[in-house]
Amino acid sequence: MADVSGDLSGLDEDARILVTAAAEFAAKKLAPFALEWDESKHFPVEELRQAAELGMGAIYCREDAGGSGLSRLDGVRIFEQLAYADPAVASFLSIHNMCAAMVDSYGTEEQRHQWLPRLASMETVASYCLTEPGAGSDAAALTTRARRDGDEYVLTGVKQFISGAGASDLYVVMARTGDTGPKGISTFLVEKGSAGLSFGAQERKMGWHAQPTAQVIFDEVRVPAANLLGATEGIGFGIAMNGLNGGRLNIAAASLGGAQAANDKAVDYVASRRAFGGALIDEPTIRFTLADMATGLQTSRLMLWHAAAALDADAPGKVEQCAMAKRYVTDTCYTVADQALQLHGGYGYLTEYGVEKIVRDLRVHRILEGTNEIMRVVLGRAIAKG
Ligand code: FAD
Ligand code: 2MC
Repeated sequence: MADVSGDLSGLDEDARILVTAAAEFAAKKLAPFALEWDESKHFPVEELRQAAELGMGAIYCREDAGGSGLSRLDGVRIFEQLAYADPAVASFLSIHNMCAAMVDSYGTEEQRHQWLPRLASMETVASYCLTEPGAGSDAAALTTRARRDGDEYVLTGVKQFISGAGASDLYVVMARTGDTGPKGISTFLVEKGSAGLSFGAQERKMGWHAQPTAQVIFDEVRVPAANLLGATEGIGFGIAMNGLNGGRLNIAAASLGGAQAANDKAVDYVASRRAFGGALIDEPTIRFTLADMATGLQTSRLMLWHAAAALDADAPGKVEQCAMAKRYVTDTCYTVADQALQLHGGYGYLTEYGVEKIVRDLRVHRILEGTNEIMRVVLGRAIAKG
């Protein structure tokens, strides 16, 4: 179990049970297979469904439609535990939860009850489709088009880098129904198997091997008008961005869990590795490194919890708090994981020690769900606005 410094104390009974269950589940069902899945590029949908049976498919969705009714703070603690075993798998579950939360927050009552029970059980696995080949950081420039035709919308365009593409059952798609800019964007629920929906080749990538990444291609894909999320055109950019606020926290939590695991491996390693007549852990400079790593983990955890509490409270600065935490935690935890690799010497570079996988998995957290430069753009704008 990740070292959460005894801080399960702030949780109520339900949340404590779920966080403990997440840690036990991760240790038993994910950790033993993480290296194997990384190597074989296996997407463990069966294990994700088992996590969902424990309440992790729709963590902070309302209970009346099958959600677990927990808070964002509970959520980041759960994702830290899962990522301690496998950051790539935890991150996919985070994306699925982001999609479920978007349906819960913005869906009509009919949409909530139609989709959420299946999302909560992960009978329906969901992917989030915002990025396009020509619109990444500048997401409001997206060009995928949704044209109304009677009781249907017809979607045409290409989404790039979609996690879960091809494997997921439901695609939450941001598409343009109106003019250029953020106000012309709407959100649609598109089911796998829809005519005209296809997927690009699986991307070959540095990490996140336990989940697929590919283009999602829409060629005149018809969806019922009832699949317009929130039943209102033009609110899709807000839906996408509000989804990402929580997503950014969970990706940071996945960095934290991964870095904590790498840290713990490094502490064990330098305690047993002998050089120059003693254990490496007795070298003062190695202790200084361990002290800095522990400090990085703890500052990350505190910042993350603070931002999660701001999101739970719907605090006025929540967007900036989420951006600040995402930027700081994913950068800091990447450094901690890299330091852990360095402390293993040449062995850290070998797959079997499990640290190089963590470094590879955590690298992309500084790029996706809004690059860390975009997180600075968000903060910088708020600071300049005063
Ligand atoms: P660009 O936007 O082209 O940026 C290039 C560089 O310029 C970056 O360093 C960026 O920070 C910098 N930059 C851009 N604008 C500014 C600015 N104004 N100021 C300073 N610097 C700037 N997207 C989804 O929608 N769904 C997914 O499931 C998903 N999964 C992903 C999985 C993986 C493995 C990867 C790699 C990406 C995934 N993405 C997904 C896409 C991801 O969110 C984008 O890659 C990311 O938002 C950056 O967009 P871009 O790659 O087009 O880079
Ligand atoms: N939360 C809530 N609302 C937000 C928001 C946020 N995080 N960010 C922007 N908005 C609102 C903003 O308040 C404004 O609303 P209104 O019109 O009511 O004033 C509206 O959205 C438009 O915002 P901007 O005027 O700031 O739009 P602009 O185009 O200048 O910049 C930017 C938006 C850069 C912040 C946004 O495009 C962005 O976050 N880009 C990064 C894209 C991204 O994160 N992609 C991740 C893809 S998913 C992924 O990687 C996965 C692995 C799943």
